[in-house]
Amino acid sequence: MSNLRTLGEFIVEKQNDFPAASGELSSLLSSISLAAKLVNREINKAGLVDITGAVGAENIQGEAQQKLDVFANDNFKAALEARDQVCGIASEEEDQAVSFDKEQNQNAKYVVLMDPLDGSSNIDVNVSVGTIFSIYRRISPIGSPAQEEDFLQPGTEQVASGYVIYGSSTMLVYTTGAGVHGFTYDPSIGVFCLSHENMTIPQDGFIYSINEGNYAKFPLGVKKYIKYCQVEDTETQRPYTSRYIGSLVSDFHRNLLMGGIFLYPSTRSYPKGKLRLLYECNPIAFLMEQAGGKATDGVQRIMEIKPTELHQRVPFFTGSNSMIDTLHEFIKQNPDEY
Ligand code: AHM
Ligand code: MG
Repeated sequence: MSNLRTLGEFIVEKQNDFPAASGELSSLLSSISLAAKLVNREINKAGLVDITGAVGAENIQGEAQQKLDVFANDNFKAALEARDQVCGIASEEEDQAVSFDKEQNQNAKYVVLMDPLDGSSNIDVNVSVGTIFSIYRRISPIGSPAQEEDFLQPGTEQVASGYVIYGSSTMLVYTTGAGVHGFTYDPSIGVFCLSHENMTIPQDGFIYSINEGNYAKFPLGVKKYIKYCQVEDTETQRPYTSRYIGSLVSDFHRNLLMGGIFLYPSTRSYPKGKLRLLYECNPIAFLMEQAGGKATDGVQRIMEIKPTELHQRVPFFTGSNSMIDTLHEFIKQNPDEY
């Protein structure tokens, strides 16, 4: 008990390391943790009440929205609007970016981009899902509505990013560019407690995570890399273990703790891959780099890509340094081939 530190305490403690910090970012993070608790409560009872299942509407990607997607989106949006630290949000579940109307919000300096409930199709089968968020300083003038340019910034401009994993236990993991820190939710006291300070990914790993059902459609370099992962070689401890949950936050969280590589390449049918640059790839890339690993589209750093549209997709590879380096060799030797 003596070492117990809550998320709130930890954020304030870290904020004191930056003399110029005014507490706005701390307040913003605490609104995210509040919404996460509400979403956690609903997810935990998803099997008990008739809350799962499509709500009818489709999101901009043409996927059926689940009721909990809507619930999560509404709660995160409301929590962020209420604290007056954010002038607008963009969400995987909203067609357009949202600028908050209130004067206090328009005077705020941050925007948040989020995937409020990633992997939501997994809820019906009781598999872990997550919330992913990304925070930027606005570019448009303070005191005006948020503009599209505020949301279309490269990932290198992120002030903070993180995720909540609603799993066998619920955790919030975030970075502000000074390491990656994880907090486990204690439902009995309703508090996120510091459980993983300064998380780092092993430089090498032995797990690869990919939807191998799409194998025939992958680029040749990725196909060859997968075969490399499967070949027996005692020196490099191959074959590697294949683990794929199909819920990005869960697959990422496991690989972060254990070492590994996550791959969502382009396919012949989806030349840009499936995952979204702004809501999924950039925040995860910031965490991964802060944890000592890499995140790329197979060629360049994810965070250096200049976004052109809100719901943009990119091929996504992230994980232990040496595994990403090896993957890049295979991609370089087999460019643009399927
Ligand atoms: P979603 O945002 O619609 O939930 O989709 C994203 C999810 C990720 O969590 C996961 O990595 C990926 O989709 C799995 O896709 P697939 O089923 O094609 O393997
Ligand atoms: Mg998603």
